[in-house]
Amino acid sequence: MRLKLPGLLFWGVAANALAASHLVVEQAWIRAAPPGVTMLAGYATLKNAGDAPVVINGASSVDFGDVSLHESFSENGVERMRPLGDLTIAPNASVVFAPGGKHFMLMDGKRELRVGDAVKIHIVTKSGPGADAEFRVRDTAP
Ligand SMILES: [Cu+2]
Repeated sequence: MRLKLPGLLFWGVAANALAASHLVVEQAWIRAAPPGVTMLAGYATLKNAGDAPVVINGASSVDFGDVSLHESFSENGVERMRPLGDLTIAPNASVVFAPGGKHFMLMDGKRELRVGDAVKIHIVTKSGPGADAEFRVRDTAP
């Protein structure tokens, strides 16, 4: 199956200029890691509650030197990951970041995080204000 991607993207950019984006972040959590580990992964469900496509293209947090969007994949039985690139979410659609798939790669941790701690992560969108979400440190998914 072939998608006419350039056309879709152009339409998305044009529509975004006219309508307000509204990104909702739900069930946001960070997997707890042993002390000393400064590279963590965050997960959440990102929902586009607006009436125009939302393009997510980055994230940041004061608690980490670098936050990026990653995707895990399996290659010859080895678990790898790669940058996600721009992520477009259609109106009323959701994208799930979960273990084994998409995740927020949290590098260069600035403080010790324990189960129950909250971390604020700003999600950057190509147009609009993006979203601020509170991720909770947990042992397992909410
Ligand atoms: Cu990663």
